[in-house]
Amino acid sequence: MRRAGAGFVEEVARGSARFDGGDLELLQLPPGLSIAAAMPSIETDPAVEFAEPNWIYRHTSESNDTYYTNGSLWGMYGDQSSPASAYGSQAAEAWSRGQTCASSVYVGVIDEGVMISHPDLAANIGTNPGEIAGDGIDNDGNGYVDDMNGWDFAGNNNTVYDGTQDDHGTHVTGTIGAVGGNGAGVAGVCWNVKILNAKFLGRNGGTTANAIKAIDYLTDLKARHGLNLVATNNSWGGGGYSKALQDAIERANQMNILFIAAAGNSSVNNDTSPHYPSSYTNVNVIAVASITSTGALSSFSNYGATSVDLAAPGSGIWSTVPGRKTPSYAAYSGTSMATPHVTGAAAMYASAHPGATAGQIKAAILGSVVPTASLSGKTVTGGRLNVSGF
Ligand SMILES: [Ca+2]
Ligand SMILES: [Ca+2]
Ligand SMILES: [Ca+2]
Ligand SMILES: [Ca+2]
Repeated sequence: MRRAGAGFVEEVARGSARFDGGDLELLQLPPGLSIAAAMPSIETDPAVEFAEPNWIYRHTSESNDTYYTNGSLWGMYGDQSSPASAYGSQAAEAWSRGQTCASSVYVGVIDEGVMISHPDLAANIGTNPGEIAGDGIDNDGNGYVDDMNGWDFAGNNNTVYDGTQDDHGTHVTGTIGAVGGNGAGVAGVCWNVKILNAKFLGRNGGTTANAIKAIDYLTDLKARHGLNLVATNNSWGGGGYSKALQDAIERANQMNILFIAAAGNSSVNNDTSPHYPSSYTNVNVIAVASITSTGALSSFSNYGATSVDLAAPGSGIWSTVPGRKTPSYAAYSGTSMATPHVTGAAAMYASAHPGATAGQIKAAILGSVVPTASLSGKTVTGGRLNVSGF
C-alpha cells in the first residue's frame, strides 16, 4: 500500500489455509495514479499474490427474443449491438445500459384493436385504474362501462380485440412494447410500458367523430385519474382538415400528451399536400417518415422539410400479429410501422426523466437524431430516430 500510496478500504475476503489463499483487500488509489501503473508496483512486493481492478458491472439487458437474435428486428438494433444496424433506432444500445423503460409509463394506441392476450404483449397491456371489470358499472364515470384496457369506439363496446382483422393495431403495439427478454418473438422499444387501446378503426376504417372520442378518452384518463400517459400512437391518416380533430389534439397537448403520427404512405411532400393528422401544427404533434434498413427514405414514405419531423425504421418491420390459429409475428412496412418506434422512444425518455413535459420529450427525440443524407431537406430535423442516449 505504501509503495502505491494507496489507502485501505476494506477486507473483502479473509484468507484461510483451507482455501489456500491470502487476504483479499480493497485499496483506494491516490488521485492521478492509474490502475495500470499501480498494479505492477503493488505486485512487486513478494507478499502480494496479485493485484487487479475492482471492475464496475452494470445492469445490462440483451434481447434473447427470436426475431432479434435471428437478424430480423433491424429497427431495434444499434450500430454497437449484435446484430447491428446503423439505421436501427439504437434501442438495443439503450437496453444494454439497462434502459428498458418503466411500467409506470402509459401510452395510448389509437388504431384498430389490439390482441391483448398475445403472449408477447399481455404483460404490457395497461388497465384503467378507475374501472372494475365485469360488473356492468361505469365505475370511473367516464361514460364507458367496464373499459378495462381501453374502448372500442368503432363497435361502441369494451372488447378492444375482435379477431384477426385487428392485425395493424396489434403490430403497432408490439413495436412500442412487446415483451423483451422472454426468449420468444420480438422485443418492443420498451420492454416495460403500459399500453391502452382506443380502437376506432374497424374493417372499413374510422370516422373523425370516433377519432375525437378516442383522443379525448385517453386525455380524460390523464386529466381525471392522473394516469401517467405520455403519448398516443397514431398510425393512421386520410381525409381533410378537421378543426374538431385539431381541437382534440390540442386538448391532449394541454394535458402534456404527445400525439405521434404517421406521415403517410403516398410518396408525397406533405409541405404542399398536407396529410392529416400528421400535418396538424399543434406543438405536441410529431410527424414520422419511414426509412429502410439501408438508410434510404422508404419508397412509399411521405416527407416534408417543414411538416415531417424525423424518420424511423418502417420497412420490413417484424412485430406481433394475431395468427389464424395461434398468436404470431409478421413483417409489415409503412409509416405506420415507423411511428411506434418513436412512441416507444417517448415512453423510454419519460421512463428515464419522470415528470418530463411533452415539450421536453419532443425536444429530446428531435435533438438526438442522427443526420441522414436521405432525409436532408425531407424532414425538419434531417435525421433518423436515435434513442441510444435515452
Ligand atoms: Ca368507465
Ligand atoms: Ca366496471
Ligand atoms: Ca369490440
Ligand atoms: Ca418477446
